[in-house]
Amino acid sequence: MIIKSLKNNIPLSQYIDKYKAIIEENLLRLLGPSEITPVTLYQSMHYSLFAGGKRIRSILCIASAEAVGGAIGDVIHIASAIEMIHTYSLIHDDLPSMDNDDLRRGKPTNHKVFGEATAILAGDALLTLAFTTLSDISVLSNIPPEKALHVINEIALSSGHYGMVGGQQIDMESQGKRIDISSLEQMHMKKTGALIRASVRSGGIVGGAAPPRLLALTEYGENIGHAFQIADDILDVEGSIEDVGKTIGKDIAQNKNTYPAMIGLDESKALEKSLIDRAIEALNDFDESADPLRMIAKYIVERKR
Ligand code: GRG
Repeated sequence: MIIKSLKNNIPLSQYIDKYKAIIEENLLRLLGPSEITPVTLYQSMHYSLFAGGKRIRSILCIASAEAVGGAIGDVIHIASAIEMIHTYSLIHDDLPSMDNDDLRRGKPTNHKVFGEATAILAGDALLTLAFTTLSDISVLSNIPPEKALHVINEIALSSGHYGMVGGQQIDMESQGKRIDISSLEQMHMKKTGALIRASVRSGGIVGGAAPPRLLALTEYGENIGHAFQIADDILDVEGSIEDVGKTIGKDIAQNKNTYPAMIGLDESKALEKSLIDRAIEALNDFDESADPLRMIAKYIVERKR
């Protein structure tokens, strides 16, 4: 199905491709020249940063800024920093001591190519590069300092033990145990939802959203973040290895707490649909500048990878 933008009538895929190209060019610039030593560390960072990610978090950041009157130039470095944090989290998530995955985005995982120690360091270096970027005065010169600090703080909070890292710890500790649905929700709000929420809010803050608009964007971000995880769980059951690019059926094999395992496939699909409806409803007061956000919400549950 082709999801169309109401504003320009361009397919979402075209919108995503356009921004993906800009984000990737910027990521390459921020990573620096390939001669940077140690070369192996650079190659390991480059390998995962350009392994074919959907760039959904960075595109969300840009689309949120645009929805409130901001422009891509205001947020491109923030969007890129978020992509670095996301990439680091996937490298570390795949490690033998965590999910022990051999395949990510259809390619061997970072540690399979570069070894475990280099993969750990590449993740560390990407996380650090994100905050080097976010705190670079020359890079952020177009953003008022208090806004820049607000955004850096939001991204840091969403990535660390209050957010993604905390969620990962809960996930590890709950494996093999049965948890209830509200604990599952709490875990995913931190592990997956927090960075998605921060991506949307950062774009809104820098784009100049007034408080009620920022609240609406927050509601949008929380709902799509929740739906994103359910969609990911469903893909682990129904997706194909060719589309998803990683081992399928691992959640069931590892007896993981997932939505399909807890409430069944049909109810999981009904839940993700109601979350997407709620996300789109949150944008009721926005004009057609928010169409990309509306389209991305639908894409999140219709995606095949
Ligand atoms: C190890 C600190 C640390 C955190 C790991 C996010 C995360 C926490 C682990 C990823 C595990 C996972 C597969 C979660 C499901 C949702 C998710 C983050 C999927 C991958 O994100 P996509 O689909 O990936 O945006 P691409 O490849 O498109 O960039």
